[in-house]
Amino acid sequence: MSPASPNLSVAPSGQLSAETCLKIHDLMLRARILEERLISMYKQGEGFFWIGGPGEEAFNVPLGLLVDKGAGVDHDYLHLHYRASGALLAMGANPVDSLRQMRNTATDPYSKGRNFAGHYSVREWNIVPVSSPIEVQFSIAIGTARAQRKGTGAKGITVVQGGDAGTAEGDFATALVWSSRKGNEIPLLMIVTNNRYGISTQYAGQHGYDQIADRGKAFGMPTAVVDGNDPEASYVALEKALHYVRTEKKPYLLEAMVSRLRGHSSASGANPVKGEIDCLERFEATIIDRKFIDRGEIEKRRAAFTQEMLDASAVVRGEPMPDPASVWENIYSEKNLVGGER
Ligand SMILES: Cc1ncc(C[n+]2csc(CCOP(=O)(O)OP(=O)(O)O)c2C)c(N)n1
Repeated sequence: MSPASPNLSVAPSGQLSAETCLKIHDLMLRARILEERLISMYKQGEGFFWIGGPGEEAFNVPLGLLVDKGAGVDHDYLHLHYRASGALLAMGANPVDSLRQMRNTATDPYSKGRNFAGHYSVREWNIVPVSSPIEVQFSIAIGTARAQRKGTGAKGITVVQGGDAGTAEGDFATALVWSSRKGNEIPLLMIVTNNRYGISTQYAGQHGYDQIADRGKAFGMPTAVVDGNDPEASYVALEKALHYVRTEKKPYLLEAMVSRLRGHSSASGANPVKGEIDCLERFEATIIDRKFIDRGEIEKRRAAFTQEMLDASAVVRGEPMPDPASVWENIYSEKNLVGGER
C-alpha cells in the first residue's frame, strides 16, 4: 500500500538548496508585491473587490513549482483557491494579467474582465476556473480525477485546494467519500489552507476537531499537517503528497497552516493584520542567515518588482473595458444554444 519513497530534492537536513530557496523567495516576493498592487488598485477605485493570498505564498509557491503543468489528462488538473496567486506565478503566469482582472479590462485572459480578482482560469495549464462559491471545487475536482483514475492510462492527477471554513460545506465531505471508495479510489490531492478564519468566524467556533486533516483518516487516506508558513517544509510535504497520489492513484489530504495578513478581503478593509506570522519576512531572515543573499539585494529586487507592477498598472489603465454586447459570451445562455436565438 505504501508508495516507494519519494525522490525528495532536499538535503538530509530537510533544507532545500540555495538555488531552490532563492527561486522560491523570488516568487514569494513577486506574489506579495502583486497582491499589494492589487490592494492599492482597489483602494484607488481601479477595481471593485479584492481577495487574495498575502500569507499563503510559502505554501502556494512550492505548489506551483511542483505540479505537472500542461493540458489534458496526462497533466495535473488544478482546482485552485482564490488565494493561490503564488501558485499561479510559480507556474509562469504574467502578473500583469492579474492587474487586468482586477481592473476588469477586456484584455484579462482569465475572464475577459468579467470575474473577481484572484479568479484564475488557464485552459492550457489545466487551471480550472476558480469558483466564488466556496468549496464547490471539491465536488468539481472529482470529475477530473475520475478521468485520470487507475486503468485510464492518464498520467496526470487532480489537485484541489480550499480554505478551512469551507470544509464545513457538503462538497468537502463529498470529495472524501467519492475519492476513497475501496477499489475505486481516484488520484486526488485535497489541500486545505487553514488560516483559522472563515471571514470573521474563528476556527474553534466552527470545527469540533483540532486538525481538518484528521477527517481523512476515517476514509483510510494518508494525511499530513504542514507549517504552510515554511516554504521548505511545504515543498517537502507537497513533493511527498504528489508522489503518493501520482504513483498510487489514490487520495491524500494535506492541511497547511497559513496566515491571513490582510484580513478576509477588501470587505474588511484589506489592511495589514497584527499578530500573524509573515512567511516572507521569516524566510528572508532564514536565507540571509544562511548567506544565500543579503538584505541589500532583497531590497533591490523588491524595488524592481514594485516598479514593474507600477509600470504594468499604467499600461492596464489604458486598456479597453469589455464591450457590453459581450456579456453573453462564454456563459450558458439560450442565445448561445446551437440553433441560435429564441
Ligand atoms: C457556498 C458559499 N457560502 C458562503 C460564501 C461566502 N464566503 C465567501 S469566503 C467565505 C469564508 C471562506 O473561508 P475559508 O474556507 O476558511 O477560506 P479563506 O477565505 O479563509 O481562505 C465565505 C463564508 C460563499 N462564497 N460561498
